[in-house]
Amino acid sequence: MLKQIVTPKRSLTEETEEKLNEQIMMEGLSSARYLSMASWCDTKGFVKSAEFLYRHSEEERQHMLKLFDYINNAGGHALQPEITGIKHEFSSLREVFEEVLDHEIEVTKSINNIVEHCFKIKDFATFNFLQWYVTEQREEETIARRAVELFDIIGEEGIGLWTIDQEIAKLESFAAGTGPDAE
Ligand code: OFO
Repeated sequence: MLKQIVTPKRSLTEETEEKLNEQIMMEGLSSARYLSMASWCDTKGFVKSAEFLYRHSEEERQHMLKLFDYINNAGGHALQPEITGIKHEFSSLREVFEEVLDHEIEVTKSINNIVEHCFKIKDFATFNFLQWYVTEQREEETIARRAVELFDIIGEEGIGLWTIDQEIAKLESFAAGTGPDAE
């Protein structure tokens, strides 16, 4: 006869679990969007931007997996999100990075909402876990903003777009020096 497994008690509330699963969706969406953008850049010859976005897509997947790990270890159930409606075509390289910035701002809002919720209900373990994302978002928003600024600073005429593409690659080292895992 099969033994009935009784779910042990846990401090993670259902509401918090739901919010963390929504964040999984956000991170999965980031990963999918950046992968699509990377592919578009690749087809248009923006090689450095493509590499940058492929790497960021992978990073976003890692952010998503970090949430899977946290939810399941806290006694919840992390859910693979349904991700649809990914855009494949862009009118320009500038549009790509403007969309990255808009998206990162949305992700920051989403993280802030969960952090506020955790503080209110005194779930300090999840609050603490989310601080990594708070720092990460500050870094990613800064990088995305820098990328958009390049279009105004350098200009898109002549070899401008080629130069912008080269400069995008350098934003990575900027990221490496400022992220939450930086020394
Ligand atoms: Fe997951 O760091 Fe941005 O979106």
